[in-house]
Amino acid sequence: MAFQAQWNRMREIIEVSESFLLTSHLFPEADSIGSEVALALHLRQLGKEVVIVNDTPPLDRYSFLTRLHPVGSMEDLGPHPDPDRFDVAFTLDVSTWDYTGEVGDWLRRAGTSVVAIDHHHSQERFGVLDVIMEEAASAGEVLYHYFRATGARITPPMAEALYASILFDTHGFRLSNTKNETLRVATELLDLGADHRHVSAQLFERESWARIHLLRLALGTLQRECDGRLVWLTISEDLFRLADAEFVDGDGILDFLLGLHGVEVCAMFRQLGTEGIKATFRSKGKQDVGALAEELGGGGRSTASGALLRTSMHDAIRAVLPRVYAVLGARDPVPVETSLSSPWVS
Ligand SMILES: [Mn+2]
Repeated sequence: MAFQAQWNRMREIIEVSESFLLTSHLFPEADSIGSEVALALHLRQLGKEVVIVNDTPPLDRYSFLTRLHPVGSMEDLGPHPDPDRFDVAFTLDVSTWDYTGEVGDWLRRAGTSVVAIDHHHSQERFGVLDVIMEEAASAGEVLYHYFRATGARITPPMAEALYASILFDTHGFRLSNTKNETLRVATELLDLGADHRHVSAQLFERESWARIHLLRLALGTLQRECDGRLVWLTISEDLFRLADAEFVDGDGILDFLLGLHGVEVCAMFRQLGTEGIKATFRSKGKQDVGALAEELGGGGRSTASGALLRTSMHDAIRAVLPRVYAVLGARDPVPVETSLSSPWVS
């Protein structure tokens, strides 16, 4: 098995360490939180001290995971955390320091040893050990292989957390990252006590009104171009305010649009406070939007990616759309100026 040396190293690191911090990316979702919780439960079985801390607190919708193990934010460590407090930190589901936010900044200042567990393609290596399994559908799937390879006991709550991470990152086993192996792992997790119907309902049937309201407003900005092969939309600060929604409430809109017949690529431009514009891309598989995002200084997979552009909405659209047209091989796109109107924003 190709990863055996890495599993052995990871087990050694865990054995000789006592206290652990687990973290993930900004705006943690079901893969981040599911994999954090599963690893935390494993470490607790071994009698270790574990704290899960992300840059931003988890959304309420993930309470079915956070009730298994608390998930906090940087504030929970207090104003001046002791740099020696943790022997080891695990970063899960995140491939750049940038995307770990304040927690990553603190870990680097503290000089904590880091183990990275991820399934995203990345050039950046940042841990004393980087376990990057690109063929895995989620960080939770990577952990599953670790638990199996080292004979760890996967309890029903751990199985539930890992199953949530896989179900979420494959969007209910619909995306191209759903491999035969993914389904085999998922089946084993069901055998170990995960409840498919329960996890599905928690992940996909708990939309807030703010999210649906935001979707309604965002759809008012929808543009359909390149013979229907491209659709894109914008979410400005005004729309977030009108819907009483937050940045993360825009997550999932592109996955919904990908359901449109004939569409190949979807793009969304979303205001991220004063930081700039988050451009997010989805592809049904023919076009590589991961490479597109990397060109823009971001990252992701070939079918799902994003980049932060530190500029205005208008300039972000003008900079990005021509690249999207190029990815689609479109020769004569509609001039961008004509596409910027929205019935919701004057
Ligand atoms: Mn993931």
